[in-house]
Amino acid sequence: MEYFLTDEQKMIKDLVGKITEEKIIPTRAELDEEEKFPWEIMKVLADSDLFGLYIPEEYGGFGMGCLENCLVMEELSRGCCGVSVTFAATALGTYPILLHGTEEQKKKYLPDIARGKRLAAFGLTEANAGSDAAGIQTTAVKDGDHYVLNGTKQWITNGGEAEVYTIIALTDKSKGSRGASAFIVEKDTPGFSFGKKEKKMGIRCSATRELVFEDCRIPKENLIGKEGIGFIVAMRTLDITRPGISAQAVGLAQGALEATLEYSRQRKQFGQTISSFQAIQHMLADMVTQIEAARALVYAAAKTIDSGAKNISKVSAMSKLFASDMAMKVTTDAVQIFGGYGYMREYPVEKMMRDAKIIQIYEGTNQIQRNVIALQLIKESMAR
Ligand code: COS
Repeated sequence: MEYFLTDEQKMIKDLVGKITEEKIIPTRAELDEEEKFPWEIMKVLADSDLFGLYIPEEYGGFGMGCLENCLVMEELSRGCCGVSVTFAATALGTYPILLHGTEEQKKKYLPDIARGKRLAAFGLTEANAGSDAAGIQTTAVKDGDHYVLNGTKQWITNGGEAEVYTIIALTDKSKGSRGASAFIVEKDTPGFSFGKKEKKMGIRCSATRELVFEDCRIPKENLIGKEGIGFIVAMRTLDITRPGISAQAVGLAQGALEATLEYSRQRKQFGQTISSFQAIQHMLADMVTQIEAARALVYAAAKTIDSGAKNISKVSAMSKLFASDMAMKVTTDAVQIFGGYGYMREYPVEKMMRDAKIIQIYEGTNQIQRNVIALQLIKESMAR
């Protein structure tokens, strides 16, 4: 299908596609097996100026937007979602600063992030606050020129590897979601430590750790925006970054389709290649159709966000819901077409199916996406 990408967007897609073919596909099985953080690949992405795409030019970036970010995510994910989520988590940690940071904060942090010199991470989730994001318990208490943070964040992508963390913590426990604030915390701040690297089903080369704050003092200048807007900062950030995760699902499914097509043209049973059987052809037809439908929705969501539209929660959530369910189905069917070989680590679809599962869960479960979609849908109908 023709999406009328600009020459620049096509160039980005080609550049990342080449990195995927040359650097990611040959190493992904080893990275997965050894749960090895993909620093070498991050360095390649940094040298190719990809971390700065969505950062404004005045802070050392290229001033592009959500669609370009999606193109990068799609191509990286064709190779490995552990790699692409490492890239995505930096965007997730950066958007709170981009959206609500002060001029000083932007000047201090964005140029290094744009150059890929420092990775970022986003700390919202806690042991008892997953879908119920407003249920966080980490506190930030004002003490003179500082805030003192106490609490533990859980399952934070890039935890321990990133150097810049945006953290949501309560400045007023009595106010619920309106008592939350967003902060920037740098790695190596005294009182800030990390839990062990989590063992995961998929995206195993990415780093997932607890962030532990024990009387961690940070300068009051590290407050993002003002006190009380932390929950809204988090929600606005997720609205903008979710299409990147949707694009991850599209890229993953595309990678699974490509591997399956190649396999089905080679694998012979009953004296014929299995691609000549209608049962397999129909599965391939469904796979490609679903991928293309998801891609169209993801690009449309990204373009809507880039247009500056105000109410983006629904389209963003729809893209994440549809694309991640699609990727789970497509990767499961890919394993089915590979048969017994698909269940073996020797072939890439086994990892792809494991990687797909988390996309239905992180950046908001698909049940939460449905809540967000339904709520906005009803609001819109009431406004008519
Ligand atoms: N943009 C701006 N403001 C938003 C918003 C959005 N997308 N979503 C909610 N808000 C505002 C609301 O307008 C409300 O403001 P007021 O206090 O002024 O009325 C406030 O935030 C609280 O909203 P709400 O009452 O809807 O909050 P809930 O506690 O019901 O939670 C959900 C809403 C479930 C949508 C939220 O908790 C959520 O997104 N959970 C999933 C979190 C997630 O994605 N986690 C993944 C880990 S981070 S990678």
